[in-house]
Amino acid sequence: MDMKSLSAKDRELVEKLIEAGQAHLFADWDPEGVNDEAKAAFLASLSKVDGSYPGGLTGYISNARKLLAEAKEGGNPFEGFVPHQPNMVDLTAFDKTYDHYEALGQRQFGKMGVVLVAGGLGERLGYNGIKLDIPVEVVESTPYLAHYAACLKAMEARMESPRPVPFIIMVSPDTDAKTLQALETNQYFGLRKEQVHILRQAPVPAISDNEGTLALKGKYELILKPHGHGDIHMLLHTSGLAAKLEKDGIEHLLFIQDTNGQVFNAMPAALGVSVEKGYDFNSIAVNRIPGEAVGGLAKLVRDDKELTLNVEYNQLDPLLRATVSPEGDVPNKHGFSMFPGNINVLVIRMASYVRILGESQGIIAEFVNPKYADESRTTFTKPTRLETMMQDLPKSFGPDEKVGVSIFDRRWSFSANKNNIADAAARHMSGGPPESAATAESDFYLAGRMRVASAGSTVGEAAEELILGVPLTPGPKVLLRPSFAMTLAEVREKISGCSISGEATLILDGKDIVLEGVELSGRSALVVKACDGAKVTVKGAFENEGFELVKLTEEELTSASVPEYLRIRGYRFEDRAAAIHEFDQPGEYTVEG
Ligand code: UGB
Repeated sequence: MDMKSLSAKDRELVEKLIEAGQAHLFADWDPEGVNDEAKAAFLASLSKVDGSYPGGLTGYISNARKLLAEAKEGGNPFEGFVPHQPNMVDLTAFDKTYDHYEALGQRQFGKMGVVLVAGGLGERLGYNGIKLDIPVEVVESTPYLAHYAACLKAMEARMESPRPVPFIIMVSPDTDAKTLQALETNQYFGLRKEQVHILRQAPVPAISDNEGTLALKGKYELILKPHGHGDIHMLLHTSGLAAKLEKDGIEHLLFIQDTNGQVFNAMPAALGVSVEKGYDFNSIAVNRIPGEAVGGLAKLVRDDKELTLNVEYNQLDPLLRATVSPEGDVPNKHGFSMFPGNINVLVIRMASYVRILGESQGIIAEFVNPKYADESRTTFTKPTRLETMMQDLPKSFGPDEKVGVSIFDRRWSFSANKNNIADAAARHMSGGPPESAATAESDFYLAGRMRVASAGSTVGEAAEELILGVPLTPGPKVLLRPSFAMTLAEVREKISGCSISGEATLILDGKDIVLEGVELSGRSALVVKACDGAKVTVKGAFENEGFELVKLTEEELTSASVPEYLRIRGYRFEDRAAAIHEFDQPGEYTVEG
């Protein structure tokens, strides 16, 4: 194969690229008959990359040149802007306001879709698999994906006219096959296959200089790199899915990350806020710890221009130093950063979203972050690429779009599993949130305890333990499955007069379970599961040996025969005769302790 023998389509692409200053891609080709297969594969990969970016490869190159020229100038994107507090609804307390927004949100369930970005590899966690497969808790070992699916089914069960909640999952070449495998082998976790939409993000070419020269790994291979979670906007546009969902009556999309088991705790109230305030973009936020790897949400004001944006964690300190806080990103009197933290849980209004996607072709706020090797900013230490982040959508908003923030109690709404044990322990030592498998699990139980306590029952709390330097509050382990309750009002209707000791376990799975004066003492565990149509009333005191926390031995921590999801925690739970009651036939039942 040589340039003369190319197909018309390949020739067109090659000519287009040569015209765009990429002659080096073909300059070094072997003579015809040598490495023809590699040449064909190279052309196929160029064509694939060309097809997956709006505007094709030449569009990518010209966007890169523009952004690299701006980066070379070293301009500050926030020049002249002063950060102010964003428009915010405070939902950190479980009060009447919280109930009001939850009720409003629940009525909107039938008009919401859920978008999960799951293309990241989780390098900081270092898990050998996809993060969606990791159990969020290891008493029953529920993978994140199963938990999210259960939340979607529970939403459907609470609609006046039930309809499946559209579930859009973005995967990358790193996560595609394993995500599909998880769905297929688990029968889509009870979801309908048609309600699940997989969108595939493709990597983008790396660039070796300010002229947008595409970088090569070898003679016939581009260097490709991830484009970032902002790809979700492009894919929702190019697939036509956003427009289709809008036509189908979907009014809001909830965007979530791969390992935040708390996200659906905050969802109903946040959705209610979006509805009542008419927010086009509503960021769920938490109080931010200075210096942590979550962006800060601020209203940036310059003259008569005003933008509410996430200022990413690497840009926040310089912005604060240049404006409102010469000391930088330091704690306020409550120990928090000056601006609320972005946890990348977003509620976006469909009507404005679809319009903006159309206007931008789904390319939202791309940026480039080259590491320069020389003072004149002409060479890079390694090839760079364009990137995009999903929280940057408001950068495309005009004055008519409304952006707001709903701030929640941190551990109620956000506890990600992003760090390996050693890093998590170091973060704990330095006073930051560890965000590991163990702390995510600990907070998953805490959310259950918060719900039961908010219904007026007595809930103990075990002393915090350090396992391999990472803090864990081992009980009580309270899992109120989404099937049981999606809102605080529902918990109040179903649980009354209970008392749960610090070491106990309570797991409730099913819509029609009611607890009246249940007492769980010592390490006792009560598990009740009821199918649709099974109405179960539970009363009395339960006493048993429950679930015991067992730390992994040194040997187990490195043994391939121990599941990796336990090794990233350092412990497991063993069933010592918990009281387990399962009802798989409709009917009326009473369980007495
Ligand atoms: N992801 C993709 O789907 N595709 C990609 O190409 C990359 C990621 P990280 P990050 O909540 O703690 C974000 O790597 O980007 C998915 C916010 O920017 O875990 O460092 C990936 O699978 C930050 O403001 O996080 O930081 C995962 O589900 C703050 O909110 C998600 O994107 C921070 O998250 C996030 O990827 C946080």
